[in-house]
Amino acid sequence: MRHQFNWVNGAYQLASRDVIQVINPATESPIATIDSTPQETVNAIVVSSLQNFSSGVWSQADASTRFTVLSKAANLLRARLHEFINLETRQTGRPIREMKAQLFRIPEWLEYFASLARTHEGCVTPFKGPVVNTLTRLPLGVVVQITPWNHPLLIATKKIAAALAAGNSVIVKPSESAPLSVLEMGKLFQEAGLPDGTLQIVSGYGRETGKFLCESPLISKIDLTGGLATYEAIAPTASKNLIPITAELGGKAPVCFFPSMPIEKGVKAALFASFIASGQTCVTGSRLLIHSEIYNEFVEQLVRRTMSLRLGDPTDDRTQIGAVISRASVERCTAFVSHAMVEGGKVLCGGKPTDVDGKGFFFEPTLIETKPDSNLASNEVFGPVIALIRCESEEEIIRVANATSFALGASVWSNDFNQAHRVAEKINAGIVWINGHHLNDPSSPWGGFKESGLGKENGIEAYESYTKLKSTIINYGQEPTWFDDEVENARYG
Ligand code: TXE
Repeated sequence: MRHQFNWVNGAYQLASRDVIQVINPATESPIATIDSTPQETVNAIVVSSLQNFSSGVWSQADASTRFTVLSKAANLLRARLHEFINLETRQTGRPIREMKAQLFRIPEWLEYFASLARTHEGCVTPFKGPVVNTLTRLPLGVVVQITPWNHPLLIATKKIAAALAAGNSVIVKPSESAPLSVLEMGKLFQEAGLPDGTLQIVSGYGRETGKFLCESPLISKIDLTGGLATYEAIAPTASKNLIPITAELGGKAPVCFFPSMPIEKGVKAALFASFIASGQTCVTGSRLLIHSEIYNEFVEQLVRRTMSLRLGDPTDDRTQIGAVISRASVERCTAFVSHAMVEGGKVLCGGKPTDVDGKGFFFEPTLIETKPDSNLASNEVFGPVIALIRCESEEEIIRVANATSFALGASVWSNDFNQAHRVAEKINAGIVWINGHHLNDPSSPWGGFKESGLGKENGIEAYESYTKLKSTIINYGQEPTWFDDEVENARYG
């Protein structure tokens, strides 16, 4: 089994004798070990990153250099996609067909932010008087990115691309559960021409290595994708150190179905919204809100289609449902099902752990008819356990859609154009799709409200969040200034 070192100062380096095993969730076999990076090593890495930033080698590199490096990284990634797809499938247990679809798009994030680095312009304000006030954007410094296991490479690349485009020095701590693809990116960026030390990739547990990084007084921003508990753990020190946090946290996305949507199309939409990544995405359609006019037929078709989904070996191209990330995740899904039944929920299909050839962390795709205020309808499962809720009217769908503490993604399925817009407008969520779900693009801001987080990934917004705005005020007037005797005499004489 190979050991995958940290990527630090342009080389793979051993951080400690303590290692963490990375397990293939579909087979339960260890596939690699990674470092559990201790506090003193973390401190030394942050100091190196700060030296890198202060040297200006990247922070003051001109826009065309940043454009060239990020564009080359996109090309190199494209050339190695198959290797990354296999790695991603093995470490996440997600079906290879999903990883192919997702990874083919990741180079676009590097290209988008490369273009933004090259084209983003400063501005001049309408300042009163003979004054030119220019606004320029400067990189923040050393930024820390804490990334999860569900879309390891996509989420890390989104964040790395935005931060590098803006000229920061970046330290990424990938999830200890699926860090391997992100660790590979170090060498790739070096080949693309990124100066050594500008991107450091550091492995370890969140409560240790992640915490040490986030608590360093030398960093200038934290960008987290993870759970609310993690945000709560890092926020107090970030607040004390006066640094911003971008936080992409959980969700409980409602998927709203109206009678004008043909049932067959709606059913396919529900399968896609709910069961991609075995329900382990922050925008999983985890609450299906179905109008009563179509409820019975919709549910009958949905149950039939869900039961025929092909759960199996993620490396097989035909597999539609792969593993969940860990045994703990299987147990969490089981607990949600039991709780739902105690609350009077009706399990329509699935509901149990399963395996492939006696191995793996698998859970059956599960549909449970439940009430809008049940535990299942209110809390994030992060697995393939989906709440079905019958709603009597448009008003009820909107009310239920807005009734959780989360507000990240939501989708509205209706062929009544006016209704679709009306409902989308009233749903309180950072991202609302009409007749779509999971659609994502580097240009499209991504992030939630309420307990779903703070700030945005993607788009100009994400790039700007990695900069600080500097105002330079140039006085070209001939007016003498205050405390000049001649002026004082002229004014008051
Ligand atoms: O997340 P964690 P977990 C949500 C989802 C899920 C829950 C827990 O609801 O059920 O979070 O999942 C690092 N200081 N999402 O346990 O622990 C950790 O090492 C610094 C939604 O996997 O938040 C990893 O790199 N870092 C989400 C990263 O945080 C810490 C994706 C995420 O892990 C830390 C994942 C600490 N104290 C989970 N503690 C999404 N929005 O897609 C942990 N980490």
